[in-house]
Amino acid sequence: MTDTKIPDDHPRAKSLLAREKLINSYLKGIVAASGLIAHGRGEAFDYLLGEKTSKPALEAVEAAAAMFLTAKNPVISVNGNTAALVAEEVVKLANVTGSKIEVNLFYRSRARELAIKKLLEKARAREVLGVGKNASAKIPELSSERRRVDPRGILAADVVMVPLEDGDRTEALVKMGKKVIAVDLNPLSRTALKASITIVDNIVRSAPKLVETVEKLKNQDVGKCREILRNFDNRKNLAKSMILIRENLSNFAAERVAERGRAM
Ligand code: PTJ
Repeated sequence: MTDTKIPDDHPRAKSLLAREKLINSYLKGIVAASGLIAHGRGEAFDYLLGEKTSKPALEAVEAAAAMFLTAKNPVISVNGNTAALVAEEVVKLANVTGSKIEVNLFYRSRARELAIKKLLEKARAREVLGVGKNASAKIPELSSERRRVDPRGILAADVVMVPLEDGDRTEALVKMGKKVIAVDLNPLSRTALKASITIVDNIVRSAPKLVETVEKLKNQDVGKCREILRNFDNRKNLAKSMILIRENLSNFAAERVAERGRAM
C-alpha cells in the first residue's frame, strides 16, 4: 500500500486522494492496471468540465433516477474502478431502487471478481451477482470478457447502469432491447453516445446525487418519472456538456489573456 500523506490544504487534495484510492485498490487486485489509465482520461475531462456537477449532468441524473424508478428489473453493473471509488454508494443506490448488483469486468479474473465482491459485501451488499460460474450467460455479438453475464442479473434486466465502461457492451445491451444508463466524464465516448442516458460527471459526485434524487422522486407520482423521461434527449444533453467544455476553454483562455494584460 502507498502511505503517502496528502496534505488537507493541498489545492488538489481531492483529486490526489482519489488517485491514492485507485492505486491502493490496484495493489489489492480490485482495479485493473488499465483502470489507472482510464482514471487519468476521466480526470482530464473533469478538468475541462470545471470539476463540478454541471446543469446537464443534473438533468441526466434526474432522468436516470426516473428510469430506475420505472424499471421492472434494474441492475447495476460494477467494474474495478466503480468498486474502488463508490462501493458504498452503489449499495445505497441498489437499496433505494431495488436493483441487483452484478460484477462485470473487461479484465476478468477469478481473483478480481472475488476482491470486488468482498469490497461490495463490506459495503453491506446483500447479494453480488456475476461471480464465477454464475456468469454463465453470454451477450450476443460481444467477444470480450464483458460478454459473460448472470442470467438472474444483466441478462434478465430491462435497465442496466454501466459506470466507467468501454463502448462495445453498451451497444450490445441496447441491441438486446435494454435501456442503458452510463456514467462517463467523456461526452465523446462511444458509451456516452450509445447509452440511453449518459451522466457526464465524475462518479464520485454523481453517485451520491443519484441516490438523493431517487429518494426525492420516489415520493412523487410515477407519472412525474414518465414526464421526466419523455422530456430527456441524450444527444441534446451530451451536446450541452460539449458546449460547456468549449465555454470553459474560452473562459480559461480569456483569463490568461487578462492576466498577461495586467502583468504588462
Ligand atoms: O475493471 P475492468 O476490468 O472492467 O476494466 C475497467 C476499465 C475502466 C479499465 C475499462 O472499462 C476501460 O478501459 O474503460 P475506458 O474505455 O477507458 O472507459 C472508461 C471511461 O470512464 C472513460 O471515458 C473515462 O473518461 C471515464 N471515467 C474515468 N474515471 C471516471 C470516468 N467517468 C466518470 N467518473 C470517473 N471517476
